[in-house]
Amino acid sequence: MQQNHLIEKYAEFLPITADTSRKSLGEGLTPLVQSNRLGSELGLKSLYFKLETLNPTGSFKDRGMFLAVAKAVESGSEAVICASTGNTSASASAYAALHGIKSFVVVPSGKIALGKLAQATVHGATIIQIQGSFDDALQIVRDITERFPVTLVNSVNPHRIDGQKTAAFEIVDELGYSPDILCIPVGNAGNIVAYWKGFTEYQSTGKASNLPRMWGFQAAGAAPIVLGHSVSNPETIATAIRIGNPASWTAAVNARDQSNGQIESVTDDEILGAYHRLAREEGVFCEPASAASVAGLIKQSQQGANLSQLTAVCVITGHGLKDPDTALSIEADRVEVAADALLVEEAMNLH
Ligand code: AN7
Repeated sequence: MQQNHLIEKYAEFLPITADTSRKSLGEGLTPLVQSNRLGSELGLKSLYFKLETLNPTGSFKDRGMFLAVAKAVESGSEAVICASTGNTSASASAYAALHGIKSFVVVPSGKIALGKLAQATVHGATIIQIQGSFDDALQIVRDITERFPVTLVNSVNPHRIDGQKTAAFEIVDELGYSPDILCIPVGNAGNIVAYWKGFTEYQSTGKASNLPRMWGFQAAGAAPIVLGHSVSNPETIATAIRIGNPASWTAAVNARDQSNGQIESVTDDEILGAYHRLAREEGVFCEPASAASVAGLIKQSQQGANLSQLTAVCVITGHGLKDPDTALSIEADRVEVAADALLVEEAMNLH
């Protein structure tokens, strides 16, 4: 019998029946690693990174997608569809392949990181690239799923949120308490809602005594929640969170307010600065959207937030390998020489 570790561990918090498939790609149970330098530089008591990059398709989406696709199959569905900035499409197509059903992904043309398009391609999704934004794509798939028997697996599907909340459980299980601050990038705003749901469910069942403050960060060019109005032409290097009208807007604002938290913006330069530091000082290679959580924490510290005595967790949502174009565009110590030891020694500055 196939084992699904998230179901084994957290069944009482998940909508599982005897008929729910236990098929798994090994999602969840990701490492919580301690910061090497950044935490002490910011004056925190402790800083951890929740490495959601280590999920099977390289992002946190797998935690919700295993459940959304299993429930779709349980209800008799033979196809799933999503709008996506990339990671949802990679995950949906992988789990559809696992279950032997069809996947359709609708994405903004030219705005998906290369690795994510490669994933949807190799898993056999039907990829529909629209000349429009993620927000246009989400509107279209919502409309189609009202009229055709295809299951919507964006985070408006409650099973996605229920699966994703398990990350909050893991953090509390590992630390023994909720962190003081949970830093997270915000795009369509499902994940911040999922974490808050996880922390509050753990508290109300006595598995956690405290709750974190939720600190969400949007990219400055795609910051509708911060601005208080939707953004019709969102733009950011962090293509995963290039979203102008988040589906879980109201629930995200509730999570922010109930937790005494905040949702703020970070510029592309701040995102790339954090991306670079994570890679060079911590050994953590994430995609730009994920670096927004760390950029936000750094910015709050620079703006005078007193972080001493606090424990923070930054959620590292997606792997850097997904976006090789951004990785290769940063300044590097890289030369090409003929196959000659002397020339290699010169390039190493050994002489
Ligand atoms: C790496 O794949 O929306 O606020 O369509 O890929 O829950 O949307 C991705 C979002 C953060 C934001 N980090 O999470 C999609 C999509 C990464 C992401 C987010 C996304 P939400």
